[in-house]
Amino acid sequence: MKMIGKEVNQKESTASTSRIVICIPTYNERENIKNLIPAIFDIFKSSGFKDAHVLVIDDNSPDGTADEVKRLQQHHGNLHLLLRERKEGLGRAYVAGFRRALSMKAEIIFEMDADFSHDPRMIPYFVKSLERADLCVGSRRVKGGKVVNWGLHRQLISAGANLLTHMVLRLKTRDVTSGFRAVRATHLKRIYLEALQTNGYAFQIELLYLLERKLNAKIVELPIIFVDRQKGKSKLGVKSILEFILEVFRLFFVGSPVPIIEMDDGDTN
Ligand SMILES: Nc1nc2c(ncn2[C@@H]2O[C@H](COP(=O)(O)OP(=O)(O)OP(=O)(O)O)[C@@H](O)[C@H]2O)c(=O)[nH]1
Ligand SMILES: [Mg+2]
Repeated sequence: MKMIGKEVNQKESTASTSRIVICIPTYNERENIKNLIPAIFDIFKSSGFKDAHVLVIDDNSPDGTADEVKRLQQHHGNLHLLLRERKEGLGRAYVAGFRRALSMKAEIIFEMDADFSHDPRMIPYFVKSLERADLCVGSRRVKGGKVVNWGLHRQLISAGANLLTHMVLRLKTRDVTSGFRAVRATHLKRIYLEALQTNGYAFQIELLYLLERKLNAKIVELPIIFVDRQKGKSKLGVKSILEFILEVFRLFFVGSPVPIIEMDDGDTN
C-alpha cells in the first residue's frame, strides 16, 4: 500500500470525467447539510467535474433535513435524496445509498459524513487517487493526517479501535474506522451489499475487510485533517463501540458472511 498526498494535483485528471456519486447519510443534520451541499457543488465546479452528484440518504430526520435537501435541489440539479422511513443506522443507510448510486451508473462512490468532519476540499484528491487505486481512505493515521478538537477520551477510543483491529485482523489500512472513503464501483458491485448487516463503526470495518481481504483492492490512504463536529449531535455511542469490538472478533473467527460476486471481465464496467 502506498501513502500519497502532495502530488495529486499535477496532471490533468482523467477521473474528472467519471460519474461520481457522494453518498451522505444524515440524521438530524439540517444545519450542517445547508452549508455542506453548496460547498461540495462549488468544489465540483472548480475541479471541472462534469458528472458529479450528491446523494443524501436521510432516515426521516425529525429536524427536517430532507426538507432542506429538497430546497437545495432547486439550485443543484445533481443533488439527489433517498428518503427512508425511519432511523435504521449508518450501515443500512449506506447499503441503500450504494445500491442507488450503482443504479445511477456511478463509477466512483464516496462515503462522507454530513457534519463537516470531512473537508469537501479533499474530494478532488480522492478522485485523483482512484486513478491508481480501487479504494481511497481518508486517513488520520498517516503522515500529514490528524484530528482537531477531539478530547483525550475520543482519541483513546479511536487509537484502541485501530490497535485492536491491527492486532487481531492484521489489516494493512492504518485508519480502519474512517468514514471518508471513495471506492470504484467495479469493486462495490462485487459485494452482495444486502447481506451486510452491521451498523456504525462495525459496518465500516466489515466493508474495509471485504475490500482489502476478499477483493484484494488496491488501497491508498490520503492524509486528512478530521475536525470534530461543530453543529448537531453525534449518533455513534457506546453501543457502536461494543458492536465494533464484537465485529473484529467475528471477522477473525468466522469471517464475513457477505458473499463476493465473481464477475466476467466484460461485466466489471
Ligand atoms: N441515514 C442515517 N444517517 C446516520 C445514522 N446515524 C448516523 N448517521 C449519519 O452518519 C454520519 C456519521 O455520524 P456521526 O454521528 O457524525 O458519527 P461520528 O462522526 O462517528 O461521531 P462524531 O465525531 O461525534 O460526529 C453523519 O452524517 C450522521 O448524520 C442513521 O441511523 N441513519
Ligand atoms: Mg461525525
